[in-house]
Amino acid sequence: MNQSSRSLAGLLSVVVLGICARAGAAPTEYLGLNTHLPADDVLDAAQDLGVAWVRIDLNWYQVQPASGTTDFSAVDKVIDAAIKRGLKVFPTIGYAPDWDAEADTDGVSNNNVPKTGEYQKFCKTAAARYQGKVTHWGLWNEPNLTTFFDGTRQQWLDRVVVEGVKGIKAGCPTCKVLGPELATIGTSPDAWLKDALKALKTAGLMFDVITWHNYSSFIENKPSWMCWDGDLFANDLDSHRVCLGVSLGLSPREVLVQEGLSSLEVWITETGYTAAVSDTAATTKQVTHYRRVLEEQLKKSWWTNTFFYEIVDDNSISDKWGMAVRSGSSPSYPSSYQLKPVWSFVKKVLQNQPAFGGTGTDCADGLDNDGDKLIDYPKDPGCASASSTSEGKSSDGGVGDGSATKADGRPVGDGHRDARRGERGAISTDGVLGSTDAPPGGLDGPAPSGCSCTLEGGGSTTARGGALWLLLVVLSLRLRPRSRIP
Ligand SMILES: [Ca+2]
Ligand SMILES: [Ca+2]
Ligand SMILES: [Ca+2]
Repeated sequence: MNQSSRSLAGLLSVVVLGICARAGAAPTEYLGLNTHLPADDVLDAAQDLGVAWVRIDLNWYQVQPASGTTDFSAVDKVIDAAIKRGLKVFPTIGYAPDWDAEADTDGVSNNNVPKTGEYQKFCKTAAARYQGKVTHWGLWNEPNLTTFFDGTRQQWLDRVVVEGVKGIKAGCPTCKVLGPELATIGTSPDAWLKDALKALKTAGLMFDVITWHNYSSFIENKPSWMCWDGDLFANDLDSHRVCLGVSLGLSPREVLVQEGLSSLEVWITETGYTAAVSDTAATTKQVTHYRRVLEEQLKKSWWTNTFFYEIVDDNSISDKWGMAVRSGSSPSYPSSYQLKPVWSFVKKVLQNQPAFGGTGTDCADGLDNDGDKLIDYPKDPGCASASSTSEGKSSDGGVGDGSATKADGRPVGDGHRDARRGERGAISTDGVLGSTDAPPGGLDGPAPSGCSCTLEGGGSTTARGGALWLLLVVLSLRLRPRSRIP
């Protein structure tokens, strides 16, 4: 080999090594964003942030507004634009057009129960159309909230859960079906989840990935939280709430374990924290929420993807769930965007944390990887430098507990259901019900009176909680020493 060949070889090896170093390890964890039906600039923003996935609305009633009319063009455009940017698309198929559904019973259009066989047919059509482009499909959105499903649990099981899985698999046999997309508030999400799993088992089917939504908060954002204030994030994940010795329902993960389905992967497809861009205290808490979510995801092998709600504030309503504010009549990224602090935080995690495909280390990823409340070099003494690969403890960097039932040792009660529901509107940017829209106000769960008295879920937890507290109040009054003053 002559000198120039050696130089060339050396250069090539440097280039190859450089590419390998930049590429980092294959990710084991993923992040996504709720985007509704995004414009190109919103997809530009998602691409720049570095997330792997976007969740989009595939609203059946918009694609088939009238009998005999089918128009996928708006969805085609979004899916192609996302793929072009290297984003994976997770569409949620929701909401029957009224012409193809049972009678309205609540005065809300497009949340009615699909007629028998119709959701299956539509899911098959959509899955077949996007075969090769879309690999993961979500069935409906928060069906245990009446705003989104104007029917009974049994109707949902029959017409959405079982039919939906059949329809997707018929249209795209290699696709994965995800559900049940329950809100972990409202009517007995644990019972709805359990019934969905049982119905699918009976039909010889199962979800490929389990999804649910979790807006409950963390103790860091609600330090005065008491157990009667409602569920914490952990309680709506894998560790049900216990209040004064009373067990309150089951967490979704506990239901999976109970049903022998602990090996199923879990995605949290909605979580977030509302913060007006000008409110420094709130945007700080928003960062804390995101950080705690990601720290928890890294600890649990069965939880592999999180979709934050949502990429930008919805300007049509007063909520402030976005990671950024987007303005202008024909916005572009980044010139029309005002980024909240959480934007750079998430970017830092994605760029650095190897589990998310980042090329940095635990000691520079913005996360407390070992649970000692100290983050990165130089604050965490486990880090000798910013390039140290570990914050130092045995649980560090754990991309999974590896066990279906392992208790991960974190303190119980690290969250608090916050005011998300009450501040959130029912409609999306385009002024119509979107598959992934959150419910209107007043749905923020059992909170102050919300201790339920059942281990097994089902029934009205709020009612039982109220009864329990009434009993405790009566007992405490009766047991009080009587005044000696006449
Ligand atoms: Ca209705
Ligand atoms: Ca760290
Ligand atoms: Ca630490």
